[in-house]
Amino acid sequence: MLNTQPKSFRKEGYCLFEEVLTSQEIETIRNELDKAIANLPKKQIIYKDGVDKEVDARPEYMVEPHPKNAFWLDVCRHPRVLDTVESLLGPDLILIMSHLIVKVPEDGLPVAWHQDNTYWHSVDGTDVVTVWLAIDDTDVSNGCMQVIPCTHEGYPEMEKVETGKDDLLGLTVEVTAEMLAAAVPLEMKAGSLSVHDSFVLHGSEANTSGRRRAAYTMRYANANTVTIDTKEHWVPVYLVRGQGGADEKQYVDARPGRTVPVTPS
Ligand SMILES: O=C(O)CCC(=O)C(=O)O
Repeated sequence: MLNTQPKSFRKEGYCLFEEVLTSQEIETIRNELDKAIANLPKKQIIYKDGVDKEVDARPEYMVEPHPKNAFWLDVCRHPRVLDTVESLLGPDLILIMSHLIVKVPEDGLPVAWHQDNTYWHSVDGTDVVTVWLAIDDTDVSNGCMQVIPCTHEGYPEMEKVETGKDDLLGLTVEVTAEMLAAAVPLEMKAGSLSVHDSFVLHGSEANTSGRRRAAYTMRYANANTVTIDTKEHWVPVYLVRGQGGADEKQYVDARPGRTVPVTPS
């Protein structure tokens, strides 16, 4: 059964929050997203098949917009988005990454089963989550996210194998038929969001429908229990709420009321 109870997040490994942003806020986000898609460069560098490589640009690969554009940083700092994260991780929060993943109609890449945390070697700790904000309505036919509940239990680091297919990561965790049968599709209206644990298995099918499927994924951690190797980490780490703990000086202060410099590329 779909988990919408924050108190069950630790056990289930995910939670869905409905109607967090208004339709007007989503309209503004869609307009900014359309501009970003129109301005995509021809090539992008992405992490795929276990290495950084240059590929033909696709709107699934719009990684880390928030250090370059204050609009996306403000979405990551949105009070109602942060309230959902605080309800799961507590009041001291850092923003560590973000990624716009847009699957165009009829040709949207699948995302194979994976655990986020095993890709992030600069991140040490388990109180790490991804907020997956629906910018378009999403369901099974346009490739909504799916999660296999409870697979984060004990925080195992599962082995990855090559998919040999055209998908977002090029690598997958092999799942059993039993695990597949337990997968929960996170169908939701634009403005709703899900939050998943960085060790829980998740992925999504290709978009073969005639409708776009756009999402903004924003990754947060508990500032007291998670350590980021900021020399190795590829983007600045932002303190977005509460206190920054022992490493506070290494973070950009992006708490409410602070003006934060961005570096357009
Ligand atoms: O957008 C998707 O389909 C996958 C997203 C994902 O894997 C993530 O947010 O970690």
